[in-house]
Amino acid sequence: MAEVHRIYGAEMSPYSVKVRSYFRFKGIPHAWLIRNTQTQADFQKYAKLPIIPLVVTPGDQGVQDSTPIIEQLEADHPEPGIHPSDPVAAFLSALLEEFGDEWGNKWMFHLRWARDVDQIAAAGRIASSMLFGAEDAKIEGMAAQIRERMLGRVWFVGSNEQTAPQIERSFRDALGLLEVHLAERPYLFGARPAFGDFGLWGQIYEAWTDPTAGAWIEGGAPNVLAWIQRMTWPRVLGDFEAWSTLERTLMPLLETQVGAIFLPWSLANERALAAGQEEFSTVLGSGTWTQKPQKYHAKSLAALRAKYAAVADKTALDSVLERAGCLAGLRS
Ligand SMILES: N[C@@H](CCC(=O)N[C@@H](CS)C(=O)NCC(=O)O)C(=O)O
Repeated sequence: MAEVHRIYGAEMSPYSVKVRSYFRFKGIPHAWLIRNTQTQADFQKYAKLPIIPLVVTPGDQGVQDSTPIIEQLEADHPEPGIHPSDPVAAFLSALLEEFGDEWGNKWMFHLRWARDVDQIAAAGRIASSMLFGAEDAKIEGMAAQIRERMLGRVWFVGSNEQTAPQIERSFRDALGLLEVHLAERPYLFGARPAFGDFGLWGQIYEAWTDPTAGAWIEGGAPNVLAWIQRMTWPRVLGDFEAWSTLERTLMPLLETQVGAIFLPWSLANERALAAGQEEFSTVLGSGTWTQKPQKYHAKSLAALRAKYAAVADKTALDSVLERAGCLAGLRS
């Protein structure tokens, strides 16, 4: 039995760095282990699914999936808390956590594998971490295999010729809106990081490490860049804000990205899974979107709806969600 939590992950995995950032914020002692050939046997001993991150607790329990990992740790280590006391802000933080994990992942994954320059850099970095210490020729060979494999997988998140401009527009619009919002506060919900910061950050941080998205961020979003860096080692700098002071600059992000694009996409994906469709096509605020349905997403949408259902007094929250175009998706 180990004395500290172990995180099996990778620098290039948005969900892994999300969980690591959370551990750093909470001050929970942990060991960060790269999942590669050297750690594979240990990984397999605890992992139920072939995904990272995997957290192994000091009690020898393996936990997977970044959202439940954080929720379980938060229950055991409540301070410093990541949930705003204002119930409206607290739910919106959970909504942005889900948005980051599921929609932000489309930005990140698409941008990482859409252009030669990003493919080459990403495949090389992944290969060298998997074969740490190996000679260049071996790393080059592995990088070529990874590049090939990932190009055959981009369809999985819905990246294709039709959706590429929509994904990139959504990313650039979101960056612009976050830039304005983060001009007035160090974190999304005030002066300390919330659940929503971790979900959104994992994806945007990874995008920043790639050439194309990195140049966009560095060229036009200095406040987002400062937040990206702050979130590598988040700290309490003050209090959470209430919805009343967040609204002016956070509502546009909720309306245009979550209400007009992400939740309608989630519902279309859910309908396609229920109908057993191989592929679905739907009109979002960003245009017509066609992809094969994503199974995991139906599970995380159900978990988000359960969080919504658990909010005791929904009067103030419903009015905000209604104005953001998010209510129907959460009630159905
Ligand atoms: N919903 C999961 C997603 C985890 C996930 O998709 N991890 C990716 C890497 S970022 C993965 O492990 N893919 C398979 C692989 O790398 O072998 C979470 O939040 O942890």
